[in-house]
Amino acid sequence: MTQLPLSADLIAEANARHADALDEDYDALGRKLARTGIDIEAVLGRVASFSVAVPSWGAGRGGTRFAKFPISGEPTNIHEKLEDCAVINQLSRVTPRVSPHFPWDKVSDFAALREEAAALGLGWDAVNSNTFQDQPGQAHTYANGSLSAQDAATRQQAVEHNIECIEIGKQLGSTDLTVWVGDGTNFPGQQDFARSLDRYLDAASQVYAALPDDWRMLLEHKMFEPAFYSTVISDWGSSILAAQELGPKAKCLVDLGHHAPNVNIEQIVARLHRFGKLGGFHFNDSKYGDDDLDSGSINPHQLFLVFNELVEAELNPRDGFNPSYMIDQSHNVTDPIESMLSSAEAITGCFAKALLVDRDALHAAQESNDTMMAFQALRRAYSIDVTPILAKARVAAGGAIDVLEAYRLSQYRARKAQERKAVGLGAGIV
Ligand code: LRH
Ligand code: MN
Repeated sequence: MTQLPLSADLIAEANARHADALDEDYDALGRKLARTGIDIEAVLGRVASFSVAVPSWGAGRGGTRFAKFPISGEPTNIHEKLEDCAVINQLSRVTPRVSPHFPWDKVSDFAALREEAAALGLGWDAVNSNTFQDQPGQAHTYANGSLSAQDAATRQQAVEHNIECIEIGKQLGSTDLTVWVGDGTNFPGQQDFARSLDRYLDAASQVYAALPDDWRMLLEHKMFEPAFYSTVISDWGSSILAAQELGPKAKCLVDLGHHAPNVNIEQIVARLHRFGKLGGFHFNDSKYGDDDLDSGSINPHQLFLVFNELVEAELNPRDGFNPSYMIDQSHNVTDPIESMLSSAEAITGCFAKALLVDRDALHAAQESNDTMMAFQALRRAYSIDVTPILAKARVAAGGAIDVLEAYRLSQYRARKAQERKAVGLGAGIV
C-alpha cells in the first residue's frame, strides 16, 4: 500500500488555483498544434509515459572540493533520500525510479529497502559502483586506479565490488550497472596509455561475465577529474571501443557534463545509437567542467537537440533502443528537491518539444539542402511553450500543476528540519 509523503488534498487545493488557466492554455495550444497537423492528445500520451530516474546522491546537498553547505532537513541516509525522491515523483509524476550508489546507499536488508521504496511509489534504475573512493578497512587503495590499476589485487577488489553491486541490484529489481571509473594520471609518463586500458578491459570483462542475461553494463566516459592529465575512459571513442570489446550487454552512458566545452554532444548521441551502443544518460548542465548544474539551466537548446536525436533514433531503432534516462546533479546552492523538480520539468519539456518537430519537413529540407528550412523545422518546435502539456500530464497522474509552488506550500523541508538530525559541515560531492 503506497503511503506518499505529501497529502493529496494539499496538491488538489494548490491545483484548484490554476485549473481554469491550464485548461485555457492547453486548449489554445491544442488549436495551435492542430493547425500544423499535430494532435495534442497524442503528444500528451507520449509525455505521460516519459520518465527519468533521480540519483539518490542528488537528494542531499552536494559540494565541491572546497566546501559543502548543508541545509537543515536534508536527508542523512537512503531511507530519508527515498522519502525526498517520493516527494519529487508525487509532484512531478515523471521520476518513479531511483538510481542508487554503493556503498553510499548500503543497508543490511535490500529486500526490505525494495519494499520501502515500493510503498513510496518508487522503483530502481541503474546501480552505480564506486571505485573512486577508499572505504574504511579497505584492503587495497584506489589511489592509483581501480579496474585499470597496475596492482592485480586492487583490480580484483574493484571487480568484486562491481559484482557485489550487481548482486545488490538483483535484490532491488534493477537491470543495469553503471561503471564510472576515475582512473587516470596527473603527469605525462605516469602510466602507459595502452597497458592501463588493457588492464581495464581485462578487469571489466570479469564484471561483464557476472552480468545476468537481462542486464546491461553502462560505461560512463569522462574527460577529466579526478585525474587531470589523462583518463582511461575519457571520451565516447574509448567508451564505444571498450563496449564493443566487452560484448552486446555493454553500452555507453552519456553524462552531459563529461565533455570539453562546446563538444557536439547530440552528434555523439547519434553516433552511439548508429552503432547500437547508446545505453543511457546522466542529465545535468555545465558551463565549464563537470559542474553538475541543473539540467537545462545553462544550455536548454543543447538538451533539446539531444532529445531531437533521441526521437530520430526511436524512429530508426537499432538493436534494443532503450536508453536509461537518469539525472546526475550536485545541488550546492538550492533545495535539492526543488532542483530535481525543475530539472525533471526541463528534461520532459525538451522531450515534448522534440516530439513537435515536423520530421517530414525536416527530412525534406535536409534531402534538398534547404539549410534554413531544416533549421527552422527544429527552431519552430523549440519555440513552442509545452508547459500546458507537461502540467496536464502531471494532473492526470495526481501531480501538481505548479510543482514548486505546491512543494513550498507543503512546508515539507521545514517539517524535515524538525525531524532529521543536522548534517555536519564538510566538502565533496556527498
Ligand atoms: C562522475 C559521476 C558518476 C557518478 C558520480 C557521482 O563525475 O558523474 O556518474 O558516479 O558522478
Ligand atoms: Mn554521471
